[in-house]
Amino acid sequence: MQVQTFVADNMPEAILQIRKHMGKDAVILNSRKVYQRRWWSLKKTVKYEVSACLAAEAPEVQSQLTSNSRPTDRDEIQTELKQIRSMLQTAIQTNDAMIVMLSDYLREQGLTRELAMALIQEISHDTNAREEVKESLQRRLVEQLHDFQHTAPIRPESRVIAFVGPTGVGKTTTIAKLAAAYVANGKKVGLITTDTYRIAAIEQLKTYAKILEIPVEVAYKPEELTKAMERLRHCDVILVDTSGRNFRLMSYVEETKAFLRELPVDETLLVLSLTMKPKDINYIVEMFMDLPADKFVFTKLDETDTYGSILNVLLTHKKPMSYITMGQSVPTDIEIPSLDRIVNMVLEGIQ
Ligand SMILES: Nc1nc2c(ncn2[C@@H]2O[C@H](COP(=O)(O)OP(=O)(O)O)[C@@H](O)[C@H]2O)c(=O)[nH]1
Ligand SMILES: [Mg+2]
Repeated sequence: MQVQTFVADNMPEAILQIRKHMGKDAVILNSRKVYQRRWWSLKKTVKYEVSACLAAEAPEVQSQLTSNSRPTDRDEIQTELKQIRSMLQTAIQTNDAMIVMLSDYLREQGLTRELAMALIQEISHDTNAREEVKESLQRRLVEQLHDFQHTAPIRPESRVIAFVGPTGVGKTTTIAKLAAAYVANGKKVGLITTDTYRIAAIEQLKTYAKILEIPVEVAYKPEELTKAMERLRHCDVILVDTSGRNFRLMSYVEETKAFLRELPVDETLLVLSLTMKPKDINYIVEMFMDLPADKFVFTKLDETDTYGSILNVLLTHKKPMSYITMGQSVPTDIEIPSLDRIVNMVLEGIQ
């Protein structure tokens, strides 16, 4: 019998390692917590040491029976032990299959490895019913999101609101949707754009402004913003569109910062499209947090069925989401998100 031992940060991770190295026929023989201390640290870390072998090689129950038991007792005990062993093996394998399924599912939804593992570890594994596991995950996620303000639309008292984020995520379209809503509520709205790299971008905003009959100011340099603000002084709300050139360049974020410094910005919304790779989204958020960005807008929910990035961003940065958008239509395709809806969308595929 070939026994292999794996050490991991938590039990689900250990099971995944066993699956990876030994395949799905592996069974767990033993597991224990081990405490490790690095030479430079006083703190001990807990690790899980799990031994496994292939099911076909697992030790036979028979060998554990004592030879001096009476034949009838021996038969009974042997049958009983066989049943227990088979039940245990099924339980371990089903539970471990559940963990693998959950891990694969959450990773496919775009959740970071750390978040997926932490969630799986925290939920109850007393059950193998998918519905119960899903409910347990749902409860845990809602609890975690309730630890901070997870949803917050633009405050009614905010006057200058900036929208930042990479090109093509839907900043201008989102601004148009919100501007239309403000106009419908009788507010005087003004628009400013600092996105002057593409003529089409200016024209796009001007078209929306024309339809809504609201003023729009174009600022090519940060210094031009004071005058633009002066011209919009009669406005109750000013929505500021920014350029979203190469987000990988810190200079771009610096440039956006230079523009926003010239404005009395009340709130900065970072717009993120769910069609972007989760890894890119995490990177962008790190870059823009420095701006700082106060809230998130998630766009293009209609173009994807993976929503894990929303949870990554919220749970990592503990800042609220303001809106979600789910289509190109102005002004309809925008909503203030409901927490339950977001969590359900992420977990919907567990059936
Ligand atoms: N499917 C879909 N398309 C969107 C959504 N929001 C914006 N778009 C489209 O995405 C493209 C880029 O949008 P735009 O507002 O110009 O992005 P910006 O570069 O960030 O200003 C346009 O074709 C929009 O119509 C959305 O929620 N869903
Ligand atoms: Mg734009």
